Amino acid sequence: MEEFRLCTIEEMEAATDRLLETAAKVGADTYQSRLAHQNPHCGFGDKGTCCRICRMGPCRITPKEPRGICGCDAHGIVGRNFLRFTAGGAATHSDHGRNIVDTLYHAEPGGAYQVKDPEKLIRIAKEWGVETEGRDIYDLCKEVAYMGLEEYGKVFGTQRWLSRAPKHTQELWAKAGVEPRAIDKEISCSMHMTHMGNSSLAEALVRQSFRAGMSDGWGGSMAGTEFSDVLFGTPKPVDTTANLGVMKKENVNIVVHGHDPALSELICEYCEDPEMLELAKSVGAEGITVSGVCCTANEVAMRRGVPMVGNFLQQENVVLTGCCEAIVVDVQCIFPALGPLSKCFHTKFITTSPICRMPDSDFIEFSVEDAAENAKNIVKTAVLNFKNRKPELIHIPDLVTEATVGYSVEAIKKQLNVVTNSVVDPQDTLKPLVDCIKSGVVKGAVAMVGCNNPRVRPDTAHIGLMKKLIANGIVIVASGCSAQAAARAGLMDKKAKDLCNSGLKRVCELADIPPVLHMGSCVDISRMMILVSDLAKEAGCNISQLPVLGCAPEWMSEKAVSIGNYVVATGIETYLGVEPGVSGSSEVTDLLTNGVRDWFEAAYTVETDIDKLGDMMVEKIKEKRAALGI
Ligand code: BF8
Ligand code: SF4
Repeated sequence: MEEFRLCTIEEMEAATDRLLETAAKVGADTYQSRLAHQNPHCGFGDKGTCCRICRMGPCRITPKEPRGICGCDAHGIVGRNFLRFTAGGAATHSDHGRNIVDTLYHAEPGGAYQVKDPEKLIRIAKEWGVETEGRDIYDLCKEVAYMGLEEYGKVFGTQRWLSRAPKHTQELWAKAGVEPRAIDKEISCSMHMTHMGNSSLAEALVRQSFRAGMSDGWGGSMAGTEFSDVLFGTPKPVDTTANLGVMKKENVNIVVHGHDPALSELICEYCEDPEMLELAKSVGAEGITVSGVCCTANEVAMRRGVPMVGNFLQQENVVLTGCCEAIVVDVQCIFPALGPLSKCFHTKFITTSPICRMPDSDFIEFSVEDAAENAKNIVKTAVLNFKNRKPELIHIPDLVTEATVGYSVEAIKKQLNVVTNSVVDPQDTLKPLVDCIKSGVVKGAVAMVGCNNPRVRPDTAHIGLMKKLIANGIVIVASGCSAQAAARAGLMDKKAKDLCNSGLKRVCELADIPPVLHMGSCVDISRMMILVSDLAKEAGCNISQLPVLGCAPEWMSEKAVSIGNYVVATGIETYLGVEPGVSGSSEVTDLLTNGVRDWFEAAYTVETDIDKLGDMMVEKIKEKRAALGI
């Protein structure tokens, strides 16, 4: 039997280099060339010590000039910048979540959007105290969706999902004063606090940063995940493929990019429509291939097995293949560069959301009411563009890996229950996983999440850390661009069990899982919060005692900081491979890496030496196991 081998970073980089030759040929610039002109970055921005929230400034803090014109010191400025950064991320995830709940509100039998997982809807309705007996499912759907929308602006009280956490965690949140109220309130309160002449006390600013993050993870993101499952189905394991080679030269290639499955789900559906396939044949293509970039890729891979062509820093590469008929985007993490770049090729760059308007794009507004028509129109535009390819620019790198994805909490419970026979109700328990951790066949778990960032050689940190961790018997749950890095390397191939230590390898064999479990997009990190909550309840300990860690080694976005904050606030030690831009304040730095441990029993660790970061995580897992006496 042929020995299993990962796709190497060098192979991926060689593929990129070949595509960059095409970029040079057509005179297009790419992030690599723009990066060269942006280095070195501004030192003040990098440390967080530039304030431009009022027009007396901008003010910059130096040892010689320790205060801005209003008298604000470095701690206040860095704290305010950190809070605004978090609020940006929380707003972004939560607005995505709101769009999903709004789409759910408009679901109707026979319509473009329908309830695909009525069981999950009923479960949520019961959790929220809604009468479900004898109700029409769409009637129930309207009521629950309305309640979901109210969470954004509720007048009193805190977020409903908080009650899913263990009692102890809820008590910590109450004591620390970070229980999120209405989601929109936390965002606007953060903006208010950071207006000129408001908070300049580091502790208050950091505390609100965690509260804003909580409104995301235990509010808006959780709504996004839970209601996406109701609308489009709760993911279960499905086989797919990853990397640039999933694009097919002989087919029309439509790439979906962004975050909101309300768009990509319908695009995928129309690509299977006989009328569209017929149209594709009539223009000389053999069929239609849809593939995904960024979190949209995760959404449609998890539910439909749609191939994942690339993560964040691969988005320009997709166009550079010369075979992309349309790159269809909704919101977030979309390079404005795609506009001018697509103009060098035949590619249509189709924007669809009023939230994300960009120059040099074709704007086809996607609305819930006309979703079916919009989706059809987009697919048709792409198909008709096939004949405009420039043959001399065509090159698809020959890189494809296999992956099994779709590990929602529900799916993980089901799958891991195969390992032991100690289960009464396989739907309802994490006991087998707890048993595996206790006995040491699984040493612990790390949630690998987040972006790419050219500050780190792309994907090396994700892949390197995952390899190290699974070799040490630590199972990985992954989401976002980290998950795609894993898939592109081959770490989500079940055969990757060969790279694990003997204990984890055995578990992978018995449970028939890869060692890196794809839990979805970045809003799906809320799934991980539910997983650790259930795990702690099952194990009878606190979340902070579990040998479970979080890690974002290549993060770049505001969303990532919002996520980091709610992960830490949930009691999970979180490891960053990129500095969070707060080094200009010893007070803020100390709070984030140490002080908040008094509130949440967890904090951040920042280490840009990725090898060291991995060793620290392995050590921490050992430490946590020892403390539990296992
Ligand atoms: O929300 S991991 S680059 S795609 S921000 Fe963006 Fe980062 Fe990717 Fe998804 Ni998440
Ligand atoms: Fe300068 Fe203060 Fe205005 Fe900030 S708020 S720009 S530190 S004067």
